[in-house]
Amino acid sequence: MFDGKIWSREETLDRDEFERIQLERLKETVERVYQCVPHYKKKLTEAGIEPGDIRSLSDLSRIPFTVKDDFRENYPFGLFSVPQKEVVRLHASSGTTGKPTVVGYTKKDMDTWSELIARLVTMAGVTDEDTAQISFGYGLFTGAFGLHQGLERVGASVIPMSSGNTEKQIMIMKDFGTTALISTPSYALHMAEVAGEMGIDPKKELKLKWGLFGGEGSTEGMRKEINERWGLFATENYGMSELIGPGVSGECLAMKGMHISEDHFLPEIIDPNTGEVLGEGEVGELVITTITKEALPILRYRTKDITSLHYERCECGRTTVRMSKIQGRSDDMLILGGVNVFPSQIEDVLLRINGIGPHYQIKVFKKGYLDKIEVDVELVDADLLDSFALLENLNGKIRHQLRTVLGIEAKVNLVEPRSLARFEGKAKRVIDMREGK
Ligand code: DLL
Repeated sequence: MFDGKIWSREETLDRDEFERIQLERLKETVERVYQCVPHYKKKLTEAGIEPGDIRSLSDLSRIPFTVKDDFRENYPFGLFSVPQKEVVRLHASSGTTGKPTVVGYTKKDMDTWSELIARLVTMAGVTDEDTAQISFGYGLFTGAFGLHQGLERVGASVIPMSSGNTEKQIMIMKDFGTTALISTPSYALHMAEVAGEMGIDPKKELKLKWGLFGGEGSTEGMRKEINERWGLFATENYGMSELIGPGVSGECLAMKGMHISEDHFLPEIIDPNTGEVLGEGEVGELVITTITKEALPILRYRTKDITSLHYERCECGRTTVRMSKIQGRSDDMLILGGVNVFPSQIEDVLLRINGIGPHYQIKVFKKGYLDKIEVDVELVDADLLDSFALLENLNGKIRHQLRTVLGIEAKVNLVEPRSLARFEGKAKRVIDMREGK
């Protein structure tokens, strides 16, 4: 399967060359944020670090971590290191409370981003011969625009389809001769089911060759199913808005982990409980320092994603470190059809609605291939249970709020006052009923 195509020379550097570039860029990044971002100046000063103290890559571990809450405290643009007039693009993802996490890009960042995506789509098999259908939602989510510009850079014909409207997706795939499908893995499986319902046999009637999936976790079982149903070769890629969006890492056709573009991102694995840096192959939380970003450089960002790093040379010829499949998260963030949601955000929506109490429970389960949630919410007034119309009205209101504020669809069950479990320690608000959880 592997045809040896590599987009850029930087993917094949020797380890000492990587380290030389990384140190140089790390020093520049620390200097930049120290001078331009008050948040970092304060954090570094408190830790007793000045930019000149960074003399080797091992000094990285002295730098304090950055966490998602730092974005909230500096909302919306407080972590940017350039004036607004240099920012040419803004994106956002879910924050830990009602406000989103906002990220920005300069012209150079946009160029870097396209370059990183060009690498990842090339390693996933895509060339200028391909027609790529992007079935991520276009909007504040980084997935669609991120893949879009990199696919254009390699010369693929890009179809900016966006997500949803599944029957039309299949029609376009057929009529335009789509050869590469770009989406979340769960949506790819859902689309395959719909194709089946439409009486279409993808293997016979479509021309799909490649599938590039990311934005949420998936299992090897899902990959097998996607490959079989669509008759394509699926690879996975990983990224995060705060770091750039998609483009942090991706699988090559050897599928032995996701290659991290190390000339742009410095990865570490830490013990999520102690913060201690772990060694090669050890499983822990991924921490990333961006070393080329202009608008939003970020030092030691705790991704909360659990994985491990592997440095041996890959059979594809790339020398970049590979990260294993994400095994889970060290926080409680849920990803529902690519939309990131914290239980605290659901709580925030519920608490603003009259007639329901502060007790709720979120059940996460699989419906077909999609992750779904069901929310049990306690009524304040038991009398409401006697009026079907009032109950329906309240139920509709809650679903409407969850849809409009958070962009999620949820089944809502209104239950009697004092019927949900109470907790003495940490409340267990989320019950994960998906396999393997
Ligand atoms: O999901 C960026 C992206 C878009 C990556 C498209 C790949 C493809 P956010 O919306 O900020 O950014 O969500 C980031 O999604 O911390 C992970 O928990 C999860 N995630 C992303 N890719 C994967 C993956 C984009 N391949 C959060 N496997 C991350 C598991 C993933 N989880």
